[in-house]
Order: sequence, then structure tokens, then C-alpha cells
Amino acid sequence: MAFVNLKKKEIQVKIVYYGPGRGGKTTNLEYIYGRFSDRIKTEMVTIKTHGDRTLFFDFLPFDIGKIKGYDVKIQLYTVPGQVKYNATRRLVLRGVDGIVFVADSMAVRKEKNILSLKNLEENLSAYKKDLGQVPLVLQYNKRDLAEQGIPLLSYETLEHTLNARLKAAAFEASALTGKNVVATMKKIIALTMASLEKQLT
Ligand SMILES: Nc1nc2c(ncn2[C@@H]2O[C@H](COP(=O)(O)OP(=O)(O)OP(=O)(O)O)[C@@H](O)[C@H]2O)c(=O)[nH]1
Ligand SMILES: [Mg+2]
Repeated sequence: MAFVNLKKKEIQVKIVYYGPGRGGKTTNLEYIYGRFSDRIKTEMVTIKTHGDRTLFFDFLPFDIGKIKGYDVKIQLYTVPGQVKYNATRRLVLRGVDGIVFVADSMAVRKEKNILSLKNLEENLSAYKKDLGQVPLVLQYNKRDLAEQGIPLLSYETLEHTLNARLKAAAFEASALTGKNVVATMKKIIALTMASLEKQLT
């Protein structure tokens, strides 16, 4: 359940971008920040990076207005995708309300996507949460690389390997060009808010 401040009539909604290292999680948040910088009053926070690798997390907060008299504050987070940072990944998942799984479409990353999704399920189970129950959107990122002749997993293969059981909403995207980045975000916010509204009533 999201953090509800009854006194301030405010709800904090936590959405986590999860996925394998170098898949494009941070790039998603950077694109969103760039697109909506006029509406996002606070700065995007990047807690420690080494080169362009996330060592801790990224954090992007913004307001989306009122629902049932409550001010809704969306907080987007990314986890560090590198295998060795699992303790941090698990910590960032604490209190999560919705998840975007950013898969890397590159054919060479097929196994990494599968392992990362499995790791997500394991880490959620530490909080007694089931991936089938948490609002979830899959994003098949880096579709733009097809133009450079880089072998990509087809949409069908990605659906089959990652989404056969979950049957979550899925978007083909490019965090670099911005294709479907906002659509992905809008979908996860809509699913998460619908789920929270149910819990609030
Ligand atoms: N061509 C292309 N490159 C991308 C895309 N998304 C991300 N990248 C590049 O892939 C690299 C890794 O992207 P990040 O956003 O840092 O990946 P991450 O998932 O945050 O990685 P970790 O922080 O290590 O977990 C960067 O060089 C990005 O510019 C995309 O859609 N297309
Ligand atoms: Mg990152």
C-alpha cells in the first residue's frame, strides 16, 4: 500500500523501474525528466554512478493532481541492474506500488532478461509480494537498434520468454529516442492508481 499522509491528505506512489544492467532504466527517467522538466519542480536525483552505471538508485518525484481529495505524488525509482548489487535492488523494492520491467531487446541479452525477471520475483517474495499481483508493465527497449543491423529479439520471442505467464501490458520502446517511454509511464501510473483506489475504498 502506498504511503498515505492523512494530515496532509497526500499519497506517495512508488513506481520502480527494474531490469538487467544497461537495459535502459536510467535513460527512461532521463527522458521523462527532459520531457516534463517544466512540470517537474524538483530535480532528478541520481544517487551515485560509476560511469553511466547506477550504483544505488535514481529518483524522480512529481505531482499528478488529486484523487478522492488526496494530492498524489508519483515517485519513479530505478534499481541498479548489475547482478552484484542485489541487496540495493531489494531495498529499492521496499513498499513498491507498481513496476516497469525494462527488458533489453538485444539478442545477446536474452538470458540476462530472464534472470533479471526471476530475480525480481525472488526479491518481491522477501516482501511477501507476488509479481502476478503487483501492477506491472513490460517494456521491450532499444528497438531503435534494428536500424543499425544489431540482432534484436522479436516482439513474439520477448512475449514468449518473459510475458507468457504474466500477460502484462507490454510496449516496444526506445528510451534513447523516447518512443513509448511516456506511454509506458502513463500505463503503469494508470494501473497503479486503479489498484490503489480499490485499496482506498
Ligand atoms: N540504442 C539505444 N541505447 C539505449 C537505449 N536505452 C538505453 N540505451 C543505452 O544503453 C546504455 C545503458 O543505459 P542505462 O539507462 O544507463 O541502463 P540502466 O538499465 O540504467 O543500467 P544499470 O544502471 O547498470 O542498471 C546507455 O549507454 C544508454 O544510452 C535505447 O533505447 N536504445
Ligand atoms: Mg541505471
